[in-house]
Amino acid sequence: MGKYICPKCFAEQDIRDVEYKCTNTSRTHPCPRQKSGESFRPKDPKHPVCDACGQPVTVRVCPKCGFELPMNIDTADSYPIAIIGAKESGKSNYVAVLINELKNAVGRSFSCSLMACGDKTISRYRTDFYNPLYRNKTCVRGSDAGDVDPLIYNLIFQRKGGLFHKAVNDVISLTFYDTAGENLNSQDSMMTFNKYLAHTSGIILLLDPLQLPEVRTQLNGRIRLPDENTDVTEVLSRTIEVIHQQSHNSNMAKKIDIPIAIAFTKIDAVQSLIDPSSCLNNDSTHVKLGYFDKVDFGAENDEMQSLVDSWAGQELYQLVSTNFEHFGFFGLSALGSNPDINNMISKFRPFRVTDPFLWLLAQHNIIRTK
Ligand SMILES: Nc1nc2c(ncn2[C@@H]2O[C@H](COP(=O)(O)OP(=O)(O)OP(=O)(O)O)[C@@H](O)[C@H]2O)c(=O)[nH]1
Ligand SMILES: [Mg+2]
Ligand SMILES: [Zn+2]
Ligand SMILES: [Zn+2]
Repeated sequence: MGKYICPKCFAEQDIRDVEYKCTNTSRTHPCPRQKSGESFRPKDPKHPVCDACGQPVTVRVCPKCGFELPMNIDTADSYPIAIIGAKESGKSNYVAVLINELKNAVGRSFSCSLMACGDKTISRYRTDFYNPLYRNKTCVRGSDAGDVDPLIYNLIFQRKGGLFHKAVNDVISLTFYDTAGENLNSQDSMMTFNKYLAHTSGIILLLDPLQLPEVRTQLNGRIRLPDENTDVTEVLSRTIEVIHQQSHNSNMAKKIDIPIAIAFTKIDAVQSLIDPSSCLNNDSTHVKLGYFDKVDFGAENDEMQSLVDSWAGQELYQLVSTNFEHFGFFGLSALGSNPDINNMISKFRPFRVTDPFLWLLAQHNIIRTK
């Protein structure tokens, strides 16, 4: 207690050092601090008031970087999740669908609700992610390189009270980082942009099967293929290096204990290469059953591993298993069909999108596993 980690700059701070921003925009007596946007440390932290206008203040910001902190930064358990992947691997479309599924199907089945923290997250999700996909039926467009604010949510679980126990809600704070692929292009930029990697509770690494040479050969002429860019294992190798450097873990032989989900996107586009009886052709069972289903996970994990083996050999599996203590392989589709030249999606039918995420929650015992 008393300490927290800023979701933006990852500085560890004492809650007593937190600063406030005044939001007094009264028409008759607006606060002079309002213009400059300057933050300050109140004289009495128990009853914080603005030192310029005397009004009570509630908006807290990080004293290091000025980021507006979630209201419950000092009370909720925090689970930062990094979603990483090479350029055009499908990160932004994945985030768009994942958040919508968490709000709806997952919320219903796991008795939880997803609430955005702050207006920035609400407006960024709506304009950059939700509107293009769910209203205009077009892909989310390529992300700009550079520093972006994370999307921050609270996932609130309603727990039933036992006979003599009051029902209490568990709150976990989720932070999603959707980085532009360019930020992963060199070791250098990865160090600056992805300071957060070593601090996360889970990593979802998205890989585009359409970048595997073997898959490209087999699909050549059958579907519209994206341009060839980063090598599939390159992002993973760099991630491993960055985590070792950031966690000041000079012992490369020690496995990383952050769970990593290796998720292949765009499975709809490779369906002609997959056995018709494969579990990858259907949605998973977790949401329907209301718990993390080990049997379904086992089938997906095995199926995906053997596909990767046949498409790209043992290299990827070796890299993952020698460096990570906990890992799983997943195959999913955010869109359900290949978008056309104008980025329009003809048949929007996401599947297996929440699997990597639910697996991470299960790893931390936040949801039940059977
Ligand atoms: N067939 C198919 N194509 C997809 C799917 N998801 C994404 N794509 C395609 O992949 C392209 C890139 O997706 P994005 O979500 O923008 O990828 P990104 O990783 O965010 O890319 P950057 O922001 O540029 O790093 C999209 O424009 C789509 O054409 C999917 O589920 N199925
Ligand atoms: Mg993007
Ligand atoms: Zn900060
Ligand atoms: Zn004020």
